[in-house]
Amino acid sequence: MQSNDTQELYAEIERIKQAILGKLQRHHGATLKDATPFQLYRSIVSTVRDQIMAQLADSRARQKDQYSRKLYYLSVEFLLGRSLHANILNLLATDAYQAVLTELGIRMEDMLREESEPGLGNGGLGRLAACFMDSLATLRLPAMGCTIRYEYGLFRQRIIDGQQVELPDNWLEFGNAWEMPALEDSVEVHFGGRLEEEWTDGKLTLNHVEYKTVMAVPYDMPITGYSTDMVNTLRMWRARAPKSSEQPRFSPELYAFAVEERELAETISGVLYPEDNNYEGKLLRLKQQYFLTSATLQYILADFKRTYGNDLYDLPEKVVIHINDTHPAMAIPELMRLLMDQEGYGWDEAQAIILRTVAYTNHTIMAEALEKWPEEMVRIQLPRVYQILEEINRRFCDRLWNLYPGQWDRIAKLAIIAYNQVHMANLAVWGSFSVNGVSQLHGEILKRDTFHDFYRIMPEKFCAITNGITHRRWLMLANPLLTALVEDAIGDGWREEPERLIELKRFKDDAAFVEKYGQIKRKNKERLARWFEREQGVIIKPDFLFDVQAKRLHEYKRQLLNALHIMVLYNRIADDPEYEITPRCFIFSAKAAPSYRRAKQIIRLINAIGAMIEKHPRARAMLQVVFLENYSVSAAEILIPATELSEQISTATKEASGTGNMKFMMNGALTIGTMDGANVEMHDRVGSENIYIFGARAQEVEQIYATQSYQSINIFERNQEIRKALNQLLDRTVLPEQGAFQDIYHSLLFGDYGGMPDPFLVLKDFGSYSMAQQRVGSDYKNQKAWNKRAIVNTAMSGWFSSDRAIHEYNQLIWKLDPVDFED
Ligand code: 26Q
Repeated sequence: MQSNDTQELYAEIERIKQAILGKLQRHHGATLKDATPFQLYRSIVSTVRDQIMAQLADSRARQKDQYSRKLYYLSVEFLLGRSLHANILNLLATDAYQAVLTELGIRMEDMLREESEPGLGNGGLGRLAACFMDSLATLRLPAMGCTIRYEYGLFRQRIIDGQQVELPDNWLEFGNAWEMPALEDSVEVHFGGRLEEEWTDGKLTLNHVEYKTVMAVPYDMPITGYSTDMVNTLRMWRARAPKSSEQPRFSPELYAFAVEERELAETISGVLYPEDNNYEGKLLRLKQQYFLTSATLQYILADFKRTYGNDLYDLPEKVVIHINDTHPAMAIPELMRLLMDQEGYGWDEAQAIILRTVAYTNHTIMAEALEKWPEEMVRIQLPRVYQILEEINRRFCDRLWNLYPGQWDRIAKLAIIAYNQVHMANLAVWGSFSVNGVSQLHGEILKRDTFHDFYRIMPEKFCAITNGITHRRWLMLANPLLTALVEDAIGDGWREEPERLIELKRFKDDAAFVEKYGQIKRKNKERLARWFEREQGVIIKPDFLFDVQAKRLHEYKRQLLNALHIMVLYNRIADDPEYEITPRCFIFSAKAAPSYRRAKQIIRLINAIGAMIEKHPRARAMLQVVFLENYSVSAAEILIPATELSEQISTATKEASGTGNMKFMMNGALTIGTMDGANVEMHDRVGSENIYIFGARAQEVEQIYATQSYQSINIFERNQEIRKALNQLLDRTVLPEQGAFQDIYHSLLFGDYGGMPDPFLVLKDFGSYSMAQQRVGSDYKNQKAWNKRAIVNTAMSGWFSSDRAIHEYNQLIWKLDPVDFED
């Protein structure tokens, strides 16, 4: 048996080696000796890809044969991270490729780094979509992810003189080795123009004329699953000018029109909007959303008809369309349009079909993130879609009027169009058969608050499914040392049944295991330290406690709470020569939306605090603040395994779920966090002894917002340490430039125009945060006890695998059958 396996492995190694060398020669005209790293990388990818493409063909054929019901997951963001390592892992070929590369004298790590990361997302929402794709394929569920192939992904961040600077992310510069254009599936998407009514035999037809055409060209990336033959597709639409725009034009008007048409095509898939959890009513953004939606729906219908014929009544049996937040919610009127105008269905028939086909996930309750498009913008850009929206709204409001006669306010809150705005969340709830929140708390808030009025009239639509993360990328790929240790202890059943990580729990009382677990954390800290030195020329000390807050910069996430606490620690050290703390390295990593001025000031403050500490020898000996530039999936893969304390400190109710929290937990960080989002469920699972919970609970926060009863100035006046730190935001303590942080100071004490002071309750929660941090510091001194608690966190993290989340989505919403690969 053993020798058979070994023989097979040798044969496999030889096959891979020959394949790579062959590609080097045929694709690059190179031999091993003179190949560049990039040529080697491309040859490796090409070899891996051949294997995946064979599986893709087979997966597609089986789905056709089995008439599989299929999920289309529409999202304006997919934050995939690099693919090479993940694909090799999924093919169970890690050892084989490792052996080949060793034989060829190439370092695997160097090859992985050659791949440029597709940064097609901002943060949580985009990364969730990527984790879901991994689990869908692994569970053999038929799904296509659909998104935009942005020419430029999220900006690259550099910190220059302590401040964020944005650089373009030209991720396609050297091509994308994983994608394949599917030119034959190109479709037209139409913008602008006007509607002409045409009566023939007493029947009205509408003609959309004088529109601008954009070609949507799909590029497909294969999505592999772990240890399965199933391969799904991520379809990325690219906007191109239509061929017709190259025709000769005989009038200046027509020429100008053609030029504008080209311009539109060149901008639509140009760049990902860098705002996260914040809505700005930008015209181009609306066009992007419609572009994705219309192209995808045309494809869905064409694909359905190829398999099942022209009768679309059965569409809801065979297709489920999931919209990731409201960004693709135009799918609802667009599907109505296609069914009526192109397929000839009547209104009621079309409506009945869509109401059984679309499902919606909400990711935020923050008012500033809810999309509301100006009615005029929609009318001008999408005249036919607008007309359908109006009719949906008219009928819906009629129904509401019967339910709530005279209650204008209530009706306006539910309406799809009100006060000259198209309310996308209301559209999404109206048009979906399922509406879900992303943690249990978030689901409850949707029902009792955000969508309360909808919940009263259509309660059956609402559910909550707690987010998850793929343990393949976030444990097996990012933390090979811990993976090996876990395997030693409990075998490898957890790879396919991640909840079996719970079997690790008993090892917390195994002294040898605890010791090894601690050594691995230490190695991962050293790996991060080397990374910091190489990438940023920064020296960090692995002896310090690594305390990490890594996520988008947003006021609700309260990086400012963390920063102010560090200022207080600094002041204690500076003011009292006897004062000592457990040495700590605070690591921040966060991108701020380029237009979000206060967020950028917070980045500046963090860096200034770091520099201030460096100048103080005694402070420096126990405190360090560093900023990891350009947070990305690849950076997270290095940072998270090295983390000992994970900061999940959002104002309760604001973080719908969080997913970083789960990744840190899985890698054995303890969490300091509020009872917000999925933190609540992490707490439920590990128990109070294994997590540091602090701060106002959701109920209290809601009450404060309802009664406006909180005055931050009182805390400022009573608490000497807070007062001192805030005053230092104004004087020259942290920066030579006076008043650099005045805006932050002002927002904490006086609020923005019309709003309450300190709306995210930074000062309110400061005391309990500071006490929790104090406990962290003293608990950390007992390394053994600390590591035991870290082990409990890893052990209980299996439930947070996206495999569990996808299983729940499938049971509650999608109802897909796994593709059968027998025979
Ligand atoms: C919308 C309109 C115009 C421009 C930008 C946007 C936009 C872009 C990105 C709005 C929201 C986002 C991203 C939201 C997001 O990432 N939300 C996070 O989703 C995670 C996955 O469910 C949760 O874990 C986080 O709690 C939530 O903040």
